[in-house]
Amino acid sequence: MASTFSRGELPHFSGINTFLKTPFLPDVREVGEHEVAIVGCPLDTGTTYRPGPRFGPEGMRRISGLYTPYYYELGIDLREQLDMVDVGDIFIIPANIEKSFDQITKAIEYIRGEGVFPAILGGDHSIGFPTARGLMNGFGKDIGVIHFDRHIDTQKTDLDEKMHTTPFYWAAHEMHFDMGNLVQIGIGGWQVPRPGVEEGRKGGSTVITIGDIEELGIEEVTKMALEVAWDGAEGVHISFDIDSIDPGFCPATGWPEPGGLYPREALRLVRNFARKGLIGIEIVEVSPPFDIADITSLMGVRLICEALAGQIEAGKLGRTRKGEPQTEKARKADESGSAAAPGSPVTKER
Ligand SMILES: [Mn+2]
Repeated sequence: MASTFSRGELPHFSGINTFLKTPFLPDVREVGEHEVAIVGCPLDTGTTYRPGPRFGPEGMRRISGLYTPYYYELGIDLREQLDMVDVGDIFIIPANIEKSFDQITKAIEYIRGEGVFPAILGGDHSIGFPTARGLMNGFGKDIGVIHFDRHIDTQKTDLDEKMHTTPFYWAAHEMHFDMGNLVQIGIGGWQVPRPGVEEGRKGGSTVITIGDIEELGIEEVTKMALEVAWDGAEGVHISFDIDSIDPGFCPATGWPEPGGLYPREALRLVRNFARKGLIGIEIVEVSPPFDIADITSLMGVRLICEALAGQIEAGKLGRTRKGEPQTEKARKADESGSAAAPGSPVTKER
């Protein structure tokens, strides 16, 4: 087991970490051969209080090194059942947010357009506009968005600009995304800007508060949210602001607001939504400079793992435990005997 130089999974404290030590794909033009792409989006010039989420991708990748690919409760092994690569980060230009937005849209549009599931490591929530734009362009059909947050993020401008408080206004107003397909979970407290509330109501977004979750329970909320997000849409994306989870569990974020979700509620909801299939997920507002023992980054990692596991469990991604393909891409990989097929040298190397 031990070799002179550390390669692969072990030891967990060692190595140059990609997400879950999944293979790094240097040539992004090959991304279409794979099913899932981890992509970092280190932009935080949209923050209006504490900056720091530009270090989110790095923080999440680093602490992801402590995970194995195996999920005990579901009996899923990501390395065996999913062809996933890490394509590194999108090139962000901090001095120019619009130029950065264009970079992000181009990158996500390309990945999604190749039929690949993007798992996006943010970044502050301003990226929610260019990622939605990229997903819509790449997917080419109507989408719904399930948005986890303590904040409403539907105001037109903040400090006169597009910031991390405005993504869903712009996603809805500039693109083909209907705010009626926007479900906003966890909104509440004393940091919800009234102009955003007004725009959200005007556009017809559906807000599910923490109180609603307490009253209705996770399964009922799952049903309600899926109905709204999927109504007339052909794909659904999860935009997960880590501040939707109580700051007692996820302190490292730009605008902490007490009274949020419990981690197990968030994990369960994401897994439930994933079972119906997703076209993308992003984890935003993880701010490692404010983290304690990596707990916030760790939750970001875990949420992505949950989204992948839920989709594999429901046959929407990857392979069965026996290695049988569950998707068109996996079937094609088997037929062509490509690098992604199980038992090929590339797979074995992982
Ligand atoms: Mn927020």
